[in-house]
Amino acid sequence: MTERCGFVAIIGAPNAGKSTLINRMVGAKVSIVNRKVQTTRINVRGIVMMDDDATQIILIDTPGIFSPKRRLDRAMVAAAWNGEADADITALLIDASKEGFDKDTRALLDTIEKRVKDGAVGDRKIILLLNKIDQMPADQLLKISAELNDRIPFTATFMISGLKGRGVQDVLDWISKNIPEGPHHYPGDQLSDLPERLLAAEITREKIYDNLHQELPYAATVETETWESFDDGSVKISQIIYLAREAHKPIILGKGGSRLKTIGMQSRKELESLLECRVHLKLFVKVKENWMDDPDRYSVWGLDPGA
Ligand SMILES: Nc1nc2c(ncn2[C@@H]2O[C@H](COP(=O)(O)OP(=O)(O)OP(=O)(O)O)[C@@H](O)[C@H]2O)c(=O)[nH]1
Ligand SMILES: [Mg+2]
Repeated sequence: MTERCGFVAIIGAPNAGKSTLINRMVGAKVSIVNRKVQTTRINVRGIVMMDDDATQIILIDTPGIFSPKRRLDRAMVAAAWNGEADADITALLIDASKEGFDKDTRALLDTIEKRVKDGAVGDRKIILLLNKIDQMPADQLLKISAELNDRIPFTATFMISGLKGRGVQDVLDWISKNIPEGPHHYPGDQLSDLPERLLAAEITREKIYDNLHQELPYAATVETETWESFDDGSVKISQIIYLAREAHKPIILGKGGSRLKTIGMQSRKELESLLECRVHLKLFVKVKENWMDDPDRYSVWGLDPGA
């Protein structure tokens, strides 16, 4: 059978459900998910094999696109557009359940419309994925679909629920027929391009999102410092949590260090099931007020601090 291989960028406003959809399509957790906005900070590739392994679809999960203010936000949004430019197909994911869409979605639709007019999309096909249909009445969907297709020449439109899995197989089937012929980029059993050290840091960052509120998660970053494997099959991972404010330290530590302990325990459990081995996880908290301006914090993730 002819080999096919192509890149599909999933772009959308923060919280549209991009990472949830990619995890669903890959059938494994490759990208972290949270109900707060701006969870994903880098482009993560998830790999799906189709057609008896003849077709390799490389999905690019991108950070949500919004109007950036901080340096980190600018770097994230720039990474999202770079991911889009690298793709053969652009999939625009919209949270259709919010009446009239949210502000970021409206701005993104304007931007895409303009990019199509300016020729910035090149010959990439753009498909529309209306997401979260489990949360809305069906009659609204057709109206939204017609409206958006009037504005932007989508090659195809799908109505899906990434969370429940509805309609997702149809999207994959369509993609597999519409990506170019060519040799595969990754071994057939690989699920993601994220090195284990980065994935491990992402898992801990997700637990910070789960356990803490307001601005703290946005002002924190996690890096894996060391990774040691032992003869008994276990690994010892140490990670640093960088905080932007001294005042955040007691919050993340919690009473007698209890909150940090919970974060560490949840992260360790998930890492153990992912890596299928015993994990010793050590978390260190460091306050580094200007980490968001420190190029070293960006290079680990392949983000451009000057974007
Ligand atoms: N009801 C419903 N909720 C969904 C669906 N897909 C995602 N969600 C929820 O939407 C929230 C955001 O999901 P994510 O996958 O993190 O969204 P994202 O687009 O990757 O967000 P960023 O990385 O912040 O840009 C989570 O609480 C998900 O559980 C869906 O199809 N239906
Ligand atoms: Mg995400």
